[in-house]
Amino acid sequence: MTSSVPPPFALTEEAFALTEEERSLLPSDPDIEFYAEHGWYLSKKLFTDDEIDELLAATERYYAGERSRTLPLRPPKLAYWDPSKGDVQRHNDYVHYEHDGIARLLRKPLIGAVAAALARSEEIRLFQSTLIYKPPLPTEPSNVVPWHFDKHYWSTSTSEAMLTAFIPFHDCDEEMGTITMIDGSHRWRETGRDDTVTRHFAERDPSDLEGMLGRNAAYNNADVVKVPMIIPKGHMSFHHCRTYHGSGANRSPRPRRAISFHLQDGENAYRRFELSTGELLAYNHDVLVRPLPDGRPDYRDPDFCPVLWRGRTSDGLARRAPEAGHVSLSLGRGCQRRSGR
Ligand SMILES: O=C(O)CCC(=O)C(=O)O
Ligand SMILES: [Fe+2]
Repeated sequence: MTSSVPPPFALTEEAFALTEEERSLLPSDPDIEFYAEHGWYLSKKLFTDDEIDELLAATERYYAGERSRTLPLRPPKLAYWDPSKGDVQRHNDYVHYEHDGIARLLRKPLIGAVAAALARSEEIRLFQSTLIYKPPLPTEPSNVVPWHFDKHYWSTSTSEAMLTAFIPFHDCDEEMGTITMIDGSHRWRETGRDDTVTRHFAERDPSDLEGMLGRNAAYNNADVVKVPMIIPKGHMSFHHCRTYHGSGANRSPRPRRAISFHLQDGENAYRRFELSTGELLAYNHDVLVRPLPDGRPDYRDPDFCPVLWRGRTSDGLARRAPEAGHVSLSLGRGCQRRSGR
């Protein structure tokens, strides 16, 4: 297929309605407070078994080479496994752009609505979707994901409320090397930051990252509390963009398959971010998305960053906004935005 087929991302406002059953799957006010306190949240069952099976089948077709369109160019830091790379951990970015079968499932409004509730935002847009596969090789070094937090890669984003849904395609536990959160670490102040933090964890020395976690915990007088996410099929974990996380080897006899679904709140936009050399940091989007009138990359480009959810969620009704941006989000008792975030 060619890159000339436009992605089918135009959505009507009706697309953001939830059924009554779906509304019962939104996080409760205590869940939202838990997320604000701990920096992670294990969701209810947001995908049916059939939907997950469809997602798995669609990703198998993706791995076999099926594409609805291809990226118009390959940005320098693109993760893009292909069979020539062999049996290492696979990462493939922009699967929502390149494969409509995957995109259709990922764009289920309920997922965006859960993210909106957690981020206390009226709008959630897709930021990135990365398909991940950990082969069942207990000693494969590339399977280990060193401690990091995602905001480091997103320094060109203004938002401090971005978040990620980690969506496994099966029950996922410690034996499989499930994602593991450092509890409450999104509230830590950072020490020892340098330009290297903006580089992807796969390009960094894992022992540096272990040390960085320890130094940051000590700086905050905090303990490192590791919480492995035990995720039943159809459920997913959400983490705040400043929550440290990582994952271990896949010691099971089955591949660990998942999508990291990175999400931006409505207000997020591009900002210039200079490295210590004076060089401008670039995210992969910056050479792909359309420019704003002033030339900055538009992180609202509907082809790459489609709206996944727009509307209220905090009253548990998840009503769509009659007009985008005109419905104020009512925060329940105890749901004030955490200061400094
Ligand atoms: O694959 C993993 O275990 C971690 C993925 C990750 O870093 C993320 O979802 O942000
Ligand atoms: Fe991450």
